[in-house]
Amino acid sequence: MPPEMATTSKAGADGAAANGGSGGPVAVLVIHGPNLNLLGQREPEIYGRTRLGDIDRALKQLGRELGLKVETFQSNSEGAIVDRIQRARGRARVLVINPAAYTHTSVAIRDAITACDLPTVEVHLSNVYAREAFRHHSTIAGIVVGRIMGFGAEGYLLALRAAKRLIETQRAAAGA
Ligand code: CA2
Repeated sequence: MPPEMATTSKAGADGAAANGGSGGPVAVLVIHGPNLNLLGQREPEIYGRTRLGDIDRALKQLGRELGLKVETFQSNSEGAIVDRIQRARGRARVLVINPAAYTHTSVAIRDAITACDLPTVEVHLSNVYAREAFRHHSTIAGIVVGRIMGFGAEGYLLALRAAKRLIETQRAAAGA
């Protein structure tokens, strides 16, 4: 099984790997949208003091504990996010995504998730309903399995635990 799934990538990395069909660790792809690379460096009163690298390290550590291979990816570009979702088709078992500002605008990301048939957990650091009205609409809310928001960086770890449950459910349904 290639080691790539254990690495953090910026735009362009393939992350080819494992979907757990052979009983080994399975793949969860975590995507962070635009400006989340600034986490911990700007607007800590809204987004907290934790840096993105700290979140990615915590996700990989929890992934090891849960027996899940975790790949993380951040991009400020909508097209790069669509490309990364497409590359995960048939490879990742679950997608965890914080599309950031694209949450509120991107039909392209919604279409990519639908086309790739990836069970998806939507994450937001802040409670978007406690903020401006334009943040209340999510283009992906209707196609994701569930949404976690308002718990800061901890929300990603909650999402990974949810991903683990989804994978167990998939396995049970497949009779594995
Ligand atoms: O609460 C969230 O996680 C959001 O997805 C964050 C997005 C925002 O547009 C959504 O409405 C809610 C913004 C991410 C920008 O991240 C920054 C981090 C540090 C400094 C500035 C921006």
